[in-house]
Amino acid sequence: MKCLKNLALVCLGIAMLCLGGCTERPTDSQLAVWRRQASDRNAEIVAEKTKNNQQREWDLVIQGQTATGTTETLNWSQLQDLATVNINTVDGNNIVNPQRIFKFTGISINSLIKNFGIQKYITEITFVSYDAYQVTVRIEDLLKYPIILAVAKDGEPIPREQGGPIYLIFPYTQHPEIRKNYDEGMWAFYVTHVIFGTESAKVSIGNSELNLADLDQLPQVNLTKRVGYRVWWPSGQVQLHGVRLRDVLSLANVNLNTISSVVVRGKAEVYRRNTEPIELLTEDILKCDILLVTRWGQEKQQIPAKMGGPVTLAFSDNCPSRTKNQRWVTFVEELIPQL
Ligand SMILES: Nc1nc2c(c(=O)[nH]1)N[C@H]1C(S)=C(S)[C@@H](COP(=O)(O)O)O[C@H]1N2
Ligand SMILES: [Mo]
Repeated sequence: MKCLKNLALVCLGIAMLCLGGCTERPTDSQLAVWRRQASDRNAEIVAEKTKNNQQREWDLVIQGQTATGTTETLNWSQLQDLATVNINTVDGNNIVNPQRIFKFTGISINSLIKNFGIQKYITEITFVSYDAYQVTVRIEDLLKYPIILAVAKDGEPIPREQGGPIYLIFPYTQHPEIRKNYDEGMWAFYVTHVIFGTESAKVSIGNSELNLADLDQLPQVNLTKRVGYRVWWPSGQVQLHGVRLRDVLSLANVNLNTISSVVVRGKAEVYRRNTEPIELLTEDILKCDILLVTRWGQEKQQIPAKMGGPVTLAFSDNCPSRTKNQRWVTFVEELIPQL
C-alpha cells in the first residue's frame, strides 16, 4: 500500500517513454534502477512520516465559560504532565476485542474543572474533535466518574486509527451503569477542544469582530428545514433563526463587489485547513440566503455547544444546487473574504 504511489510513478515513466510510438522497451537494468529509486524514495517518505508522527504537536484548547472566560492552550508536554490518571477498562470502540481491558492514561476532566474553574450555572462540557465531531457530558457525571482524556493506551501513545492522540474515554469496566447515558458514540476520537458550557458568539471578519448584539441588529431570517449538521440536531424539520451572510459582511465593511468568495472557518481543524477551505462564492452569497444561525426552535433558544453553537452556518432552499455539497459548518468563528 505504502509504495503504490511510487510504483505508479515508475509505471507512468514507462508509459511516457512509449507515448510517441513505442519501439524500444526499457531494458531490465533500466527498470531495476527505476524500481530502486522509487523504493528508496518510498523508504524516505515512510521514515519522515514516522518521525513526524512521533513528534507531532497536538494541543488541547480549553475555553468557554471557565472561571476567567479566557481561552487557554495546553501543549503536548503540558498534557503529558497532566496525564496522571490510569483507568483500566474495555475500549468502547474495540469491536475486534470488546472484552479486552486496556490501561488508559490521561487527564481527568475533573482536574481540568478544578484548575480552570467553572461558571456556576453551567451544566455541560463539550469536547470537539479534529473532524468536527463533538460530544457533550454533564458536569455532574464528570465530577462523579473518572472520565479522562487519554493520551496513552497500555503505556503507548494512541495511534490515530484508535482515536489518538487524545481520546475521550469512559470507565465502562469500573462503572458499567455509565453506558446507559454514554454509549460508544461518546468516546470522541482526536479531541482538540474542551468547551465549558457554551462560548459567547464572536465572529471575526478581517479586522472586525462581531458579537451577538451586533448580529441581532441585522435583519433576522427564519428558515424551517431539515438541517445538514452531523450530530445532535433533530432529524425532522427544524426552525433556524439567523442573519444573512451578505448582511454580516456589509456590517464588517466588506465590499461584496470586490471579492470573489468567502472562506468560512469553524473551530474544528477540518474547517480550518488551507488545503480544503469551506469556500462560498460571492455570487451565491448575494443570490441566496446563506445564514449565520444564532438561535433555533420555536422558543428561539441560543445554540448550545452540544449542537455546535453559538454560531452555525446554514443554507436556505433558494440556494443553487452546488451549495448542496457544502458543509453546514458548526462553531463558526471566522469569515475570510477572498479577492
Ligand atoms: N472524532 C470522532 N469520534 C467519534 C466518532 C466520529 O465520527 N468522530 N464517531 C463516534 C461513534 S458514533 C462511534 S459508534 C464510535 C465509532 O465510530 P466509527 O465506527 O466511525 O469508528 O466513535 C465515536 N467517536
Ligand atoms: Mo456510532
